[in-house]
Amino acid sequence: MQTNTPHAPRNAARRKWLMLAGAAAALTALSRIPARAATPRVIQVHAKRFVFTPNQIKLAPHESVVFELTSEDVPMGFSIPQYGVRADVPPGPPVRLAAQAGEAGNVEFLCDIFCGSGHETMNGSLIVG
Ligand SMILES: [Cu+2]
Repeated sequence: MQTNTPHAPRNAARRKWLMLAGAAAALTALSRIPARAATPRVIQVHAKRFVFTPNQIKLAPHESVVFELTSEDVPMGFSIPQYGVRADVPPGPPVRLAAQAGEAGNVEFLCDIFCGSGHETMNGSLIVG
């Protein structure tokens, strides 16, 4: 009959494995943090019939940003179809929308909630480069 408790060696091995798994997970998480600043830049965009201000916004390729969106008059939408992100922007407190730029080039953003005659031309450009 064994003198050791039968579970002790198995538990020690399990603890060691868990520590290794934890270290590996931590390293994997660290490697996913981009070299760029950890805090995304906040870009304020104001909407009123039928204009976004600013309507030209420069972004670095792959830059993470947060758009802080406000509407002056009526419910608007802020959509960047190419990046697959959008937000409703009712009049009132700012709405935040996270987005990440892609490769260099020009990308359109637009109002995607009908806000009156002039809505069709309510748009702007992200200038990524
Ligand atoms: Cu609109």
